[in-house]
Amino acid sequence: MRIDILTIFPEMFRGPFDCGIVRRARERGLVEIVVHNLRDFATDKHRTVDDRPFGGGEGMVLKPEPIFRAVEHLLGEQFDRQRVAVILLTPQGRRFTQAMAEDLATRERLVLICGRYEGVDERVAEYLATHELSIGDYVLTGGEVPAMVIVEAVVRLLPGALHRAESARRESFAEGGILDYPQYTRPAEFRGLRVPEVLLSGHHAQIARWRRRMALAKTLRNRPDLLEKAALSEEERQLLEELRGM
Ligand code: 9WO
Repeated sequence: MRIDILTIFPEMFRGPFDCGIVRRARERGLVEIVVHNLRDFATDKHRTVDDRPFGGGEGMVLKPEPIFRAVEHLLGEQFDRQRVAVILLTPQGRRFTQAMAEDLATRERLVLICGRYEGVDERVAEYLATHELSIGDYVLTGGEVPAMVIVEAVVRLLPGALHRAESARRESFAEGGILDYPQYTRPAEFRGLRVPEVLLSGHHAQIARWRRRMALAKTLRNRPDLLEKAALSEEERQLLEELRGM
C-alpha cells in the first residue's frame, strides 16, 4: 500500500510514523508513506493555499486548485475507486470506524487530505474525495492528527504488520464487538490494591467467565451504544440482564 498525505504542516508528521508498528510495516515494505506540502501545488508566487469565504464570515478556507492539482499529480485524472481512496478529514465527515479501517486496508493507495483554517472548499468533498471522514465529535485545528489516526488504524491491519500475539486482538471493535475485559499484571498487590483473586487462581473456565462478565459490565457503563449491535451468546444476554439490575 502507498499512503500520500496532503497538508500545510508536513513537519507535524515527523515522529508518529517512525515508531512502533507503523515503522516496522514501513521497514518491511508493507506500506510507503509520503507526506506532501500543499503549498508545493500552489501556482502563484506567494504559494497561496487559502482565501476568504464567499458569502462572508470568519477566517479563511482552503482553495480547491492546489488540492485538485496535488491529487491529479499523484493519481492522474481518473482512478479506480475500488483500489484507491481519497479521504478528506473534517468534523463534517462520516464517522470513521473499525469496519472502515478494514475496508481501507484492502486498497492499493490512500490519499489523505488534511483540512485547515475554517474549512475546505466544498468542491473537494463533492468532486474529488471518495470519502469525507471524521474521527469523532470534536473540533480540532486541522485534519493532521485525524490523518495520523487513520494511518495507524489501517497500517496495523495490513497482512504481516502484526506479530501473531498481536493479531488475535484485531476482532474486538469490529461490528458486534464489545469492550475488552480489564487486564492486570504484577504486582498482585500495589499500594493496597489487590488484583482480583480469580485471576491468580489458575481456574481457566472461571477466569474466562469473569472476563466476559467484566467486559459486559464495562461496556454497559462506558459504551451502552455498543450493546445494541453486539453479537451476544445466550449466556452473555443473561449476564447482561443481571448487570442491568445491579
Ligand atoms: C472552524 C470554524 C470557525 C468559525 C466558523 C466555522 C468554523 N468551522 C471550523 C472548522 O470546522 N474548522 C476545521 C478545522 C476545518 C477542517 C479542518 N479542521 C478540523 C478537522 N478540525 N477538526 C477536524 C477533524 C477531522 C476529523 N475528525 C475530527 C475532527
